[in-house]
Amino acid sequence: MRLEQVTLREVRVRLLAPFETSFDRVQDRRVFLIEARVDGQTGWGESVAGDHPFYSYETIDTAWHILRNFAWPMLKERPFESAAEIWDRLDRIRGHNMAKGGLESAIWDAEARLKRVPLWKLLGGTRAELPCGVSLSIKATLQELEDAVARELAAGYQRIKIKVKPGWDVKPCERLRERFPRIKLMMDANSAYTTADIPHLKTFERFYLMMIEQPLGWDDIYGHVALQKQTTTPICLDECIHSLADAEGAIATGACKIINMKLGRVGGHTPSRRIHDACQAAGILNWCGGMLETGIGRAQNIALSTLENFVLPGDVSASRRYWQEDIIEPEVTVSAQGTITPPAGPGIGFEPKLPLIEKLTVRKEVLT
Ligand code: OSB
Ligand code: MG
Repeated sequence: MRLEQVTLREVRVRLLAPFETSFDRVQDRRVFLIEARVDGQTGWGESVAGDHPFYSYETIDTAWHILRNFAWPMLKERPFESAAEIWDRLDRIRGHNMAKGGLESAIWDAEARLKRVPLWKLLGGTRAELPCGVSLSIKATLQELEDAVARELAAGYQRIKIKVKPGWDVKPCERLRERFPRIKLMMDANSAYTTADIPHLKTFERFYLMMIEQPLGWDDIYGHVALQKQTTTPICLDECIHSLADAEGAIATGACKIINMKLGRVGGHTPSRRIHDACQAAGILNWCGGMLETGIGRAQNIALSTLENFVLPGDVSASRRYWQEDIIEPEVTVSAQGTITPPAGPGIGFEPKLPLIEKLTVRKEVLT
């Protein structure tokens, strides 16, 4: 196979409601879509790099720069047997996983479409039904949060993740445990605490959370070792895990019991698979995280979530929770039991709505 052309595209989309985390509040999103043409077949990927370097150091502009000036020249005109080789071919570029992941996943989609198989099958996925959870924004009031949780549970979602920060952590858990004592509940701090907060974080044991996601520094695996030693609540790492080496280090040191997998954070399907296999061998559970993706990234996440060790409900939820109109058809839907069925069609199994995407495009560059 040969990568013939890459199209970089920035689209502007508006979330149905603002999404607030410990590091940001967002409603209008700049989204980076990547089309890879392989042997005449176009595949689609989404780089989850955003507006600002507040989740990771990457932004849409750094990712654009890396793809245009480094990744594309490394890949163009050099034949390959399978998308599985792309990650290692980009090895000389250190980091910039969101850039790499957007392109690598688009090439996987193109290969699956060329072979007329669903991407999830090409990746070796085995799960026929994916359990889904939701990630809930920090809200203005406890009542608003409680109502949102009631709504998501009524829709069938199997687990509730709340975004927390110092000052919005204990009370939300108290309120939700009073009203919903039996649900699968977890919280995600996006690195809002420090090791000085370990005694505070330990008090959350009384809420018997499924896990606490990324409480400490984005680059502080060692801090999480200290925390996990001192609390019975399982720690899940998100921001800390960028590579197989990070995952192996976290596993060996006991920094976590669970790893959230994100295609963008680790750089695509090949590194995800390697980290998945290391986790599986060590008894560390996985689930698929989300980054407020449009349908393209959502569909890529669905394919990833079919791997065997993705046993916990993920953050991949229905399109209509985020978008008035998603940019793929059909939209991603979730059953009344809170599950997604991986699509039967070739590639990511959803078709990009090109006219809509063109209308939303504010910047486009074709690399040939
Ligand atoms: O930490 O998982 C996170 C959104 C943006 C940045 C980081 C995170 C999130 C989410 C949203 O939790 C999950 C989703 O896409 O539904
Ligand atoms: Mg997270």
